[in-house]
Amino acid sequence: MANEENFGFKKSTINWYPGHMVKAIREINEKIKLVDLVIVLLDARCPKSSLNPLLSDSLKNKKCLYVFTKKDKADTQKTNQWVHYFKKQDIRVVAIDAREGKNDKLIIKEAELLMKEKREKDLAKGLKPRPIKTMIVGIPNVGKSTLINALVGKKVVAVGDKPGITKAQQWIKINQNLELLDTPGVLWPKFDNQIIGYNLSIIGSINDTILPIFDVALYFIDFIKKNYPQSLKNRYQFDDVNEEALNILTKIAKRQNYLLNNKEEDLERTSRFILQEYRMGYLGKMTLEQCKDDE
Ligand SMILES: Nc1nc2c(ncn2[C@@H]2O[C@H](COP(=O)(O)OP(=O)(O)OP(=O)(O)O)[C@@H](O)[C@H]2O)c(=O)[nH]1
Ligand SMILES: [Mg+2]
Repeated sequence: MANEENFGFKKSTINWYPGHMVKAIREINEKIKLVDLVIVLLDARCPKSSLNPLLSDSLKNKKCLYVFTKKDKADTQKTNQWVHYFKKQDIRVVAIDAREGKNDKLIIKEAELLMKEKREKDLAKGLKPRPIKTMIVGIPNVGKSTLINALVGKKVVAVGDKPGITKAQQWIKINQNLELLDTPGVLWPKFDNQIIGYNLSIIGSINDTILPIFDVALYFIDFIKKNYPQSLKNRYQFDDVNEEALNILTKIAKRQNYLLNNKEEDLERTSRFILQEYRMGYLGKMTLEQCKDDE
């Protein structure tokens, strides 16, 4: 098992933080100063783990709209609790399925609401209304480019079901009132605790080669056992999930017939399999972290 000292990362990959992310975060922090509004995308399945601390200083004095994506994959009740928790702190937040076109009105309305005051000031000064310059930020794979495509109504930027699809910033005009800057997904080099790393790995925002996948899968199985036992029972026809995570993983390997040459169960492959099952939504709607209110 990974220990606290190596932050859950393999020793050999302790310097895992890629150079392109250092550059991307620098460019985001530079550009933030120039935009009117920042749309911060968080994964509805783990909104806290997906909040990038490297952006917090730049976002402090900025107008921000928080958007939880992948609400279709999260536990609806928990998403409502998270939304409520953010709203209580006077943060504007909406939860969406970013693939849906019908988000456009909601997001544009929120953006205009946030910009109302500035618009009125400009008008009072006799300045012509300019398009709202908005930047979209968020961890890899959270749905930034998907949301932009949904807002435009056609595919204008590349999307893909793996982290690191967007490589560079790109401005997209949504209409005469709104311009959006797509940005590459960024993480941060050290997580406050191991669970954050596990959550980001489970949702597929950290490349599977970075964290020991077997540890992530065991953590994940323990989590489901405790929080969503029915999902394991339904998907893999288990009568009972009151056994070690390792036994459950081994049983799934047998069930899938994932065996090594020596006929032992291939637990590495099974670990990847169970995480993929979750990412595809086959294990049902699940939220990986509770909001503070009910901790
Ligand atoms: N189910 C579901 N899938 C989504 C949602 N938003 C995005 N996706 C999927 O998530 C994957 C990643 O989407 P992208 O838009 O490429 O993510 P990104 O944030 O731009 O990722 P990077 O460019 O790598 O930083 C794609 O397969 C999308 O179809 C959502 O709300 N629900
Ligand atoms: Mg992208």
